[in-house]
This record gives sequence, structure tokens and C-alpha cells, in this order.
Amino acid sequence: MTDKPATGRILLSVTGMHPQRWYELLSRERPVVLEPNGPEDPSVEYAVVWKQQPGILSRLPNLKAIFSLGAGVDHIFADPDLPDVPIVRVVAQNLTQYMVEYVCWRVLDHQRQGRIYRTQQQEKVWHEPPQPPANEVAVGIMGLGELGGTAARALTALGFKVNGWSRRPHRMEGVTGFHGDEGLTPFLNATDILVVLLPLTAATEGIIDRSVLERLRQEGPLGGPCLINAGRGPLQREADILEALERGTLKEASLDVFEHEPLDPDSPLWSHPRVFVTPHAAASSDPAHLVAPMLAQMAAHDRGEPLKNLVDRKAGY
Ligand code: NDP
Ligand code: OXD
Repeated sequence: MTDKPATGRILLSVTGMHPQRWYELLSRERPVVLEPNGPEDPSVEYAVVWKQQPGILSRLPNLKAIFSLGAGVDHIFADPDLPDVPIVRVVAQNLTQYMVEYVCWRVLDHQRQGRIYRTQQQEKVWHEPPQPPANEVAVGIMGLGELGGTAARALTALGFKVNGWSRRPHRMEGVTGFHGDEGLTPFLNATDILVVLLPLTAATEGIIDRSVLERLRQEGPLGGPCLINAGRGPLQREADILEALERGTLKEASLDVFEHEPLDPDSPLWSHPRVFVTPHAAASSDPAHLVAPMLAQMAAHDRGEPLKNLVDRKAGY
């Protein structure tokens, strides 16, 4: 007989991120393992994962739910042997706040000509380039969910014109809403700074391609459209971004995520003068903020209460 603890075990399966702090905080309330005990481990009831080892979750016959260490869950769906249990993703005030800061920082940098000033400073040039005010600049946010929706509110508060594009229709004060395939072209045509906060799904993979970049407003007040991608790297076609920068259909880009991470040292994006690179750091998951709500959800679920922030498996996010 397997000795099953009174409180079910947690399997912590993490790659590309250090598990230590998650392990320490989770184990304060429940036993945590990093590997199932044998080919089938009935003692594990919850899994907490980031890019879990493929197949590992199918070895847990008593698994009740999977918790993602991030807001995105594409890393979970990459597993071909994913068991059919609820998936909970991160929705947390501190993660949303980080993302809103990142988006506002990058939008303001593009609007206020940050790149030009950085170059001028190196060359000791005293010159004021044209500075269109926020209310003349339209920011278009692809993905109006927890992160995109909150960023939209912050940008309207800063005075920007804000457009949003989502799968289903949304009504948000101060935001012009577009949705679905038919809404994409009018949304892009009305956008000077495109902010991508979509999840990576079968429907969104590769969406930021040449055809999308060409449909952005070319005659806007910034002298050309700008792209900010903080969603997922495989949403974008990097060759198309580089080509659009060369052709001038794209003025500048701020990229936090990449088709392959870490970004290859040979990628021309690193040294492109009109690309700003950050290492998938727009909104990091902080165990100090995220572990307590995860453990609380596990306890509530054990008492028969419903799980919150569930992923829609059919939609893939
Ligand atoms: P949500 O699930 O709350 O929102 C997703 C939004 O995308 C929704 O508005 C949804 O539309 C829209 N959407 C999904 N599929 C489509 C589609 N096919 N066409 C049009 N719109 C679509 O996610 P979050 O806001 O919490 O997170 C978004 C993403 O941000 C994550 O999936 C993750 O990839 C990324 N992320 C990146 C981080 C980083 O550090 N770079 C940190 C955290 C997250 P609808 O509202 O109609 O459902
Ligand atoms: C996330 C991320 O999905 O950090 O939370 O990318």
C-alpha cells in the first residue's frame, strides 16, 4: 500500500525558472515533491508547473488540478499527455501592476521619442524633435483581458486614445472596442502603437506578421507605427518585424518575448537601433505574492469550493 499523506502532495515541475523559493513557500503548508514517486504516484493531488516535463502529469492518477506559475498557459498545453483536470492560471494584482508599468513605460518611450533622445545624448545634440501629445496618439491593445484591459484603463488615464481588440465584444469606458476577424483591419488601421497582450493559442500563433504590421496606421503623428509585444514570442514572426523595420512600415519595436527564448546571441534584434529588448521580464511571477493564494485555492477546493481563474481548455487560455 502507498502511504498517502493526510494532505495530498504537490508536484512542483518547473523548467527555465528556479524552483527553490516556490518549493520553500509551498512546503510550509503541504508536502512537495519534484518528481512522482514511480511510474504512478497516487499521493499527488495538485501540480504547480512552469513548462512541466512532458508526460509527468499523466503519472498522477489522483491529480485534482494544475496550477500555472504564470498568467499564460501555453507552456502547459505543450504537453501531449495532459490529463483532463482543471487548470488554474495566475491572476494577481502585483503581476497585473508590473505589466501595466511595462506597457505604460514602453508606450510613453515611443510617444516621447526616447530613442531619439538616447542617440542625441550620445552625440551631445541639443534638439527638440516633434512631440505629439498623448491625445493625438492611438494605442491599440490586442487582448483586452486581465492585463490588456487594465493597461487600457491606465493608458486612457494618461490621455491616450485607446483601441482594444478581443475575441468577443467588450464594452470599456474610454476604449474603442473591436473584435474577431472582421474587427482586425479597422482596429489596426486606427492604431499608432500596437500593444500585444494576447495568449498564445492555435488561433493567435504567428498573428503578428507582415500583413498585420502593414495594416497599422502609416500616417499617424509619430511618423510611423510602433510595436510592443509582451504577450508571447511565437505570436510574432521576427523576420517580418525586421523586414517591416527595414521597409519603414514599422518605426520602432519594444519586444519582451521572442520566438525562441533566451533570444539567440546572433539574432539581429539585439543590435537593431530601433528595437528595444527585454528578457521576458515585463511581469515576473513572484512566489512571495503567488504561493499563498495558490495554497488557499487548494484548501478551498478540498472543502468543495469552486476553483477561480480557470482556463477554458477549448479556447486554450
Ligand atoms: P486573459 O485571458 O485575461 O486575456 C486574454 C485576452 O486575449 C482576452 O481579451 C481574449 O479575448 C483575447 N484573445 C484570446 N484569443 C483571441 C483571439 N483569437 N482573437 C482575439 N482576441 C483574443 O489573459 P491575461 O491578460 O491575463 O494575459 C495575456 C497574456 O500575457 C498571457 O497569456 C501571457 O502569454 C502573457 N503574459 C506575459 C508576461 C510577460 O512577462 N511577458 C507576464 C504575464 C502574462 P476575450 O476577452 O474575448 O476572451
Ligand atoms: C506569464 C509570464 O505567463 O510570465 O505569467 O510569461
